[in-house]
Amino acid sequence: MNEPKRKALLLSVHLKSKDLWSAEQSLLELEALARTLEIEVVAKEMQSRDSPDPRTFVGQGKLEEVKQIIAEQKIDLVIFDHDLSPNQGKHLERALEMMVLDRTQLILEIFFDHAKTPEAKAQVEVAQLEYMLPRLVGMWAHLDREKGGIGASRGTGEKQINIDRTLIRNRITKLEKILAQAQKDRGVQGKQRQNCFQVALTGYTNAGKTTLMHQVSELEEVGEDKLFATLESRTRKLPGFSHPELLLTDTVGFIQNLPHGLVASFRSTLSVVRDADLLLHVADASNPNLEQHLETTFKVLEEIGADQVPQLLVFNKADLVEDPSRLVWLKSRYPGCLTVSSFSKEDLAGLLERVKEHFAKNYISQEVLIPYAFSKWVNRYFELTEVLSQSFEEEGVRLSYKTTYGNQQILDALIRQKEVS
Ligand SMILES: Nc1nc2c(ncn2[C@@H]2O[C@H](COP(=O)(O)OP(=O)(O)OP(=O)(O)O)[C@@H](O)[C@H]2O)c(=O)[nH]1
Ligand SMILES: [Mg+2]
Repeated sequence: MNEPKRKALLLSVHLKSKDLWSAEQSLLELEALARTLEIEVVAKEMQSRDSPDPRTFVGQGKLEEVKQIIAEQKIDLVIFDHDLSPNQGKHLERALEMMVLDRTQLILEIFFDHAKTPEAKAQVEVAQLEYMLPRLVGMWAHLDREKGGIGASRGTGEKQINIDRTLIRNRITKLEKILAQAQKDRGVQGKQRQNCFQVALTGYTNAGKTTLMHQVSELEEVGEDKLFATLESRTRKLPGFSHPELLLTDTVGFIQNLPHGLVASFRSTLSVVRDADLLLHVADASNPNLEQHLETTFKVLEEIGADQVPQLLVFNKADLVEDPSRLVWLKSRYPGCLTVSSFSKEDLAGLLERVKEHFAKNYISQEVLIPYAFSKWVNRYFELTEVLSQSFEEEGVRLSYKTTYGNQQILDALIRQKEVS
């Protein structure tokens, strides 16, 4: 039997120094985040203020209003569209007599739900534990209240908090060791892939990265209309590329105000983005918040040290854009960008063509004559180059081929070896 959906009230503060539209968009995004966790959003409330209330973020009047809605609509969860300090969280839970989640906690819950591999699970757990550490006091207060304070003297609570802190720190240390090992293993894999070009899909959550990857590599699987559907990176070979092969990797999406701890703990997963030869920065062309999504992605890429990797901006979901002049505007605003729909074969062929063009400058065409005494080298040339023609002459095998500068260096070293010996 399905569990009944949790019913939530979303609460937001519009700071008067900032624009109202952004606050409204952020609240809509919070709703999508809640939906991703199968939470039913029953009510949305926003209050305009000059500055947040230091104790409860919203003002007293709003709190009373919210309390009434909670009672009338049988709400079991309040979600705040801001990050709350440990104290604010505590005061709010006390005032509303109800569980209060902030934006970061909601995102962490989604990440926790979607983490499948041991590495992704460990990364999310580290972020959750670090978020929890300063909030332990509040949690104990909550527990004491539920038990009516009976049997839990003040000293016991404090002792418990210290024990918990030590346990949490030990657990974080253990998880970090697991993550370091995973990163080391990935390093080994990375070395084995030296003969490939790495292309990574990156961008805001729900932009269509996973869909694009599956459509391009002609797989049946499709993306999900959920935020943070993908947490671990998956890699596929791109069709039509050989010597070297081109590997396409799908990665975790970004979001505005991505919890800082989360970015840090996903650093190792995101190393595929940092080490890529080319980034396909995918954005949802039909989203009214497109520019803010781009900005967020640029910022996170900078944070993880990937802002120097060449980037091809891919505006996806062009089929959902009703006004064709928007696509024209995007092309002039972002020169060199592409507008595509993941579901158009023609668009995807165009995308692959652009990727090919990008790497073309890394290729050289060469010819070599391999003496028969060294014919075992021929295999090596077939491994490392795209052989265009082969002819058997009197002195040896003549190959004409296309390869990358990197692979040519390996072949040059082979020839030097022969000259030395
Ligand atoms: N109409 C239309 N829908 C698309 C297109 N590309 C993706 N979608 C839909 O957009 C939703 C999100 O797609 P995903 O591929 O999961 O997005 P993502 O970027 O991988 O998202 P995260 O993994 O959460 O970062 C899905 O419902 C897709 O079917 C497109 O070109 N056109
Ligand atoms: Mg995805």
